[in-house]
Amino acid sequence: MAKQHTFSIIKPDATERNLTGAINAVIEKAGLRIVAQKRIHMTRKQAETFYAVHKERPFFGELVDFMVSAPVVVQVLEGDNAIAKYREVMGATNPANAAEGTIRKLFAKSVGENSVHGSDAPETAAIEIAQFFAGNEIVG
Ligand code: FUP
Repeated sequence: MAKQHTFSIIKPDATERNLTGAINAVIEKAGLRIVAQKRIHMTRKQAETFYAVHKERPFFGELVDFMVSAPVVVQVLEGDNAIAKYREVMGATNPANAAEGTIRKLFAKSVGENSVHGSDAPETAAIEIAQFFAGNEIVG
């Protein structure tokens, strides 16, 4: 399988607890390469755009409030089958259901404050990467 890119966010609950390096270590150990990375404080507009697909869901307001509550680290990860591989490394959305050794099992606080985001398909990965990175910021 050809090299693929996926988009990742280390979320506010993780950056607040100083877990960026610990999460990056799990990512790298899984064979994914961090080919772009920056720490930003998302604006409300950015968070609403990013999660627009969830705007009718009851948790949307809380989700946006959470994503703008502290800095996040946005990343592009590269690897064979990177999208599916990172979903596996992240673990289930709700950490109570996440497998041993996954980022969410290791670090997430709850279904809302679940430490990381990863794209779910090639189309969404491309859209999400383009929201935060210019092509020349991705260096493989
Ligand atoms: P995932 O792809 O695993 O990040 O999960 P979803 O796309 O289903 O959800 C996106 C985000 O919405 C989650 F990371 C947290 C939030 N969420 C809740 O707060 N409550 C829910 O019941 C489901 C999702």
